[in-house]
Order: sequence, then structure tokens, then C-alpha cells
Amino acid sequence: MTLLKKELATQIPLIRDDIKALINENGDRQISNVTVAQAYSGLRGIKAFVCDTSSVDPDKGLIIRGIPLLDITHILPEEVLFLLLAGRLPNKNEVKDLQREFSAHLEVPDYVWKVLSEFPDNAHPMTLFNTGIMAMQGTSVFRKKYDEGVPKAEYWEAILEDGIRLLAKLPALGAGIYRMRFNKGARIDPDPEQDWAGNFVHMTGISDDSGDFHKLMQLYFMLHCDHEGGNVSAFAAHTVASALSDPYYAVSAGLNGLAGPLHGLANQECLKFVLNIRDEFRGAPSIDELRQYCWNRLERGRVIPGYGHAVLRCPDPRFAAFIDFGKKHIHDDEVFDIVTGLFHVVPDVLKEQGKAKNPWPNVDAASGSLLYYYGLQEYNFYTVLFSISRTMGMISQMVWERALGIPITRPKSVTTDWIKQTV
Ligand code: CMX
Repeated sequence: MTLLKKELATQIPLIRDDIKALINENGDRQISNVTVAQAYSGLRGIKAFVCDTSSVDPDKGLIIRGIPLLDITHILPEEVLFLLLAGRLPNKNEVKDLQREFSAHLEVPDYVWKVLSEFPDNAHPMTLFNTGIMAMQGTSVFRKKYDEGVPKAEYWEAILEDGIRLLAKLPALGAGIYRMRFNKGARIDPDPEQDWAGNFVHMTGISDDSGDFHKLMQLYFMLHCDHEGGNVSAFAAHTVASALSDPYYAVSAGLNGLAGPLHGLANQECLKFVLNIRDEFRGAPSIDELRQYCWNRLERGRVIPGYGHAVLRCPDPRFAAFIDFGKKHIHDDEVFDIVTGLFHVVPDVLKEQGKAKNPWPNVDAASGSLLYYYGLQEYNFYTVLFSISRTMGMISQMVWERALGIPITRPKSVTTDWIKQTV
């Protein structure tokens, strides 16, 4: 048994009792109302279910298990996974133990590569990535144990086992797809001595003499790990997992949502937007030119990618962390200069336009410019990176949902006639 599993096995009975008591004492207390407008607005703002791995404060951004994101930008993705699941940071021994567990499951089976090699050249990397995950569904420990009749109280253990095995393989799956899809040559074998992010960098084959690309990927995979439970990918994964579909089905459902341009695909859209600006102006334009460019885009009815958010009402701390990294490591780079220039103009443009409730940058506004600088320039690959990281949040939420016996998701929809009669 891994140290992480031991920790969860200690915590779960206590938290089950705590929540049982909470429901017994306060189960009929109201925590949210729903207006007619909300019923037609993507359930925005309705407090209707629980996610303890992280929360998003509109004015502060992501808080992971009570810790504001900007306080822990130095930690490894492996440490943040432990934090999401166990609610506390791991010690050195616990990190090593988790890394050892990952190292035992690094290899993506050969049949996955055979399936992926049949795709046409224009297949989107997210399609390949999700197909790779689905192709491995037959290896699910949860599926096998469920078929054998494992008791409900033990579901979480099999979900955790699936989650660790799947997460261990994602850097190899992502890097292999990168090399296959962008003709970079044969796949590079994983190195069991590397950390999770380092292994990804190693397997892409992108040279990293300074070690700064490795540092960026540690930060990248850490920052994208989770964003509470109601975003499209987390909610889709939560819903599918609630039917007791195994984590391969549930994670790929979530990632199919992440592949939408209003969600995770915005990072690809954002760099495309920035490169178009660079090409049109043959370099970084002036602030006035940038402002006009943004107005032209809005007037054509298009969104400014990387800006706005359904919950946040402040500059995203994940954006701040990336800009901070860029300012430390990147000098005289026109792509990064355009990104910082956009931060000067877009919020005012969006405020003046008066539509977006949040005029500030989100996580996707800066990440692409950093990846581009270090040589990962094929921007339609970027959502795969987001996916590798976000799977940590989806798995952590699933482990706890099964540990707490959360039942199948089934909110009640109503008809327009019902609303008219009711109001
Ligand atoms: N540029 C232009 N218009 C924007 C905008 C932006 N960046 N953000 C919001 N708006 C518009 C909306 O399209 C909407 O217009 P309509 O009334 O014409 O439909 C209006 O402002 C109100 O939208 P909102 O309530 O502020 O935003 P939503 O909660 O509906 O949507 C989001 C949130 C993120 C989808 C939206 O801000 C957006 O499209 N942003 C650009 C895409 C993006 O960066 N997505 C990544 C989000 C982070 C992530 O999940 O990865």
C-alpha cells in the first residue's frame, strides 16, 4: 500500500462520519436559490454540489485545500496531487513514494500506438490523446473489481489505483503523440529516474540545456491541476463517474469538454491570436495598434481568447504566476511582449465594450507564449498539456466522491411551460 493510500485510508472513515453528522444535523438547511435567469444560463452560480479538493474565490482565484495558489507555485505536480487528495502537503518520503508508484506504470501499451497510428494526419492532438485513454479502458482496476463485486466502501481504492496508473502514463502518451503528430521521429522511452514533468520534457525530445523548460513544465502541470468542481471538464467527469463508469471513461469525458474553445482549447486559440498579431505587424505592435486590433476582433463578433471567466472577477493568479516566470526567464521576446502588451489593453477594451463580466486574463492568456519560447511551438498541442495536468484534479475529485458514496448525478430539468406556470 502506498503512503498516499494509507493516509486516505486513515482520513476517509473520519470524514465519512463528519459528513454524516453534518447531514443529520443540517440536512434540510438551504444553501442556494435558483432564479429563472439562472435556469437559462448554464447553471451559473448555483451552489448545488460539493468539491473539497479546491475552490475558486471570484476575487482571489484558485485555493487548493485552503492554500492560495500563489503560496505554492514552487511545489512539484506530484506534491499538488498529494495535496488535492490528502488535504495536506506531503513530506519528502511521501513524494518519493508517489514518484516510485508512477515509475512502475510509465509505459503506454503498444496497442495504443497502433490505434493512434491509424488516424489521419489532420487529427487533432486532443482526439488522439482521448482515444489513447479510451483504448486503455480495458485495463481498469475499478471495472474488474466492480465486476467481482467489491463492496461500495472500497470503490475509492480501485479508483485511486486506476488514477495513479493513468496519471503515470499521461506524460508518455502526450509526448508520444507530440512526436507522432508533428513528425519529430521515433518515440523516446520514459526514464524512471525523472520526475513527472521532467519525464515529459525528456520524451518530447525538445532540448533543454538550461533546465528552464523543465522548470516551466513543473509549474505548468502544477498550475493547471484543478479548478473546483463546476467547470465543464470537472463537472462532465464527475457526472460520468457518478454512473460508476470507470476513470478512463470519466476522464476522457471531462477532457472532451476541455477540448472546447471556451474552456481548455482557449490556450491554443490564444497563442494563435498572438502569432497572428506578430505576423500582421511583423513584430510587437504599439499599444495603440494592439488596442485597435482587439476592437476589430470584437467588432467581428469574436471573443478575445484568454480573457474573461465564468467565476473569476480578478486577474487569474495562474496568469500572474506565468507572467512572473516569463519576466524572470525571458528577455527580448516579441511573442511574450505581445502577451504583456495585451494585458495592458484588453481589460480596458472589454470594460468599455461592457459585455464580459470579467475583463481580466485567465490561465490561458500567457502559457502559450512561454511554451513557444522553449521550442514547443505547435499550438494545437497545448490542450494536451492542460489535460495531463487537469487529470489530477478529476481523479482526486472522483476518489473522494466514491469514498463518500456520492450517488448518481441527476438534477431535475423543467420545461419552459412549467417555468411560466410557476412564476
Ligand atoms: N472576449 C469577448 N467577449 C467576451 C469575453 C472575451 N474574452 N468574455 C466574455 N465575453 C462576452 C460573452 O461572449 C458574452 O457575450 P454575449 O452576451 O454576446 O453572449 C458576455 O461577454 C457575457 O459573458 P460572461 O458572463 O462574462 O462570460 P461567461 O461566463 O458566459 O463565459 C468564458 C466565460 C470564459 C467562456 C468567456 O469569458 C470567454 O468566452 N472567454 C474567452 C475564451 C477563454 O479564454 N476561455 C478560457 C477560460 C478558462 C478555461 O476554462 O480554460
